[in-house]
Amino acid sequence: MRYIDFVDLKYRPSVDDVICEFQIEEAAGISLKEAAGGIAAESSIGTWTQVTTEKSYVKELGAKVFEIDGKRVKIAYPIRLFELGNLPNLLSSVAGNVYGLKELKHLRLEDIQIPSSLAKSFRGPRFGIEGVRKLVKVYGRPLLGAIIKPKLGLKAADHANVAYESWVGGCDIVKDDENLSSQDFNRFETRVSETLEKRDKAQEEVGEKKVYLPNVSAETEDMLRRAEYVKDLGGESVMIDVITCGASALQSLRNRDLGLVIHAHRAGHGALTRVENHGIAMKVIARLVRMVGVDQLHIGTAVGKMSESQDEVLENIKVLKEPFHGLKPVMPVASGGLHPILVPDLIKIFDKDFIIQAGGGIHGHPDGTIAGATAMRQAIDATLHGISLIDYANDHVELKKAMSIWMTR
Ligand code: RUB
Ligand code: CA
Repeated sequence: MRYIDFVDLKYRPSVDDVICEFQIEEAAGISLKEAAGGIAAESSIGTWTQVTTEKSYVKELGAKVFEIDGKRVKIAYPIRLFELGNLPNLLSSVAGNVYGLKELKHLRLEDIQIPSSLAKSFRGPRFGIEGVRKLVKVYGRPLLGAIIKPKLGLKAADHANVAYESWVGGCDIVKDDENLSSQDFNRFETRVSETLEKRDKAQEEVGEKKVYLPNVSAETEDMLRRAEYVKDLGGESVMIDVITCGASALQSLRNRDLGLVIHAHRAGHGALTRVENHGIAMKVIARLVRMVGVDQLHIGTAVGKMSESQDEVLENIKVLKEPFHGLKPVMPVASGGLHPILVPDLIKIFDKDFIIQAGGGIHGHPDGTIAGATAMRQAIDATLHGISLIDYANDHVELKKAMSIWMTR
């Protein structure tokens, strides 16, 4: 079959098809149809020339370009092209070789629709929004998380102390940063045991449930061993860098089914998501990692230090929460450049079911981590009571000080 033979604008997709929406920029001298057909061919059964080995029964597995709207192209893939429960396989098809085809100048996977039988072949979130809330025992307000800073360099004991202060100040959750693993200055096992001890101490003193998210990102066997270690020591959650660890490692972690909340950091996503006419849209990544089974996912802030627009963030939220073949909704995480002054806008955008996470916006408070976490909680309380931060700050000194230094950020 030639590339053009993969275009069938009369085709109506079946409920069992995987449907991908691509934005295409064809290379000079190539028609859009030819370029679109190239994607359908290379991501299913075809190649650059006709082959003598193609049997008649192979043809029915061909993907079909069934809609072309400007530069937007929709392709339907018969479900039998994919092994159930195998995310690397799905990605190697619909987001694989096609990015290198010379018929295309740029290519972006904008959206993906997954049929029920494929979605259900993955585990999906074990906890989801409801499970996370049940664990933390906090309802009716966003959860507050701290990222330990400096992101690298602190010794395990100092790391554990910063975590303790974050919890005592009012954070529900404390997490490692994405590039902290088990470096010589801060070994994973020491950090986890010392930080969980501090978690217990903070819990006892404050009388609130506290959660620690150690970063288990590593070679897959090491990662699983570390997750088991967290479980053995009474941890309830782990964090994984889903992009750098990859689809296979993420599935391994979820499929081990340790009963741990899985928090997904997306370090590196910008290489895939950020260029407007190339790569993979964040909402596609969000849908796929929900399908595998993360419970919490970073999806941008719209108001912080990262580049995503509010519209993109809202789309990501929708993908995490909308009905999806019975899989639980995922808790969105807003993180990156956040501080108390941004809290009212965040709650307007995200509503109440999300995690507000801050590193610099907590540990950068002039009076230290406890005051920084307190100021964030005050900003949340003020917003939920409909009181302006300026008014609330009059008799909340931590918030007042935070506002005085971050007013221009
Ligand atoms: C934020 C931080 C996170 C970013 C990642 O620190 O360390 O890694 O949220 O970005 P700070 P994203 O609060 O000091 O800015 O959440 O967009 O994936
Ligand atoms: Ca970080």
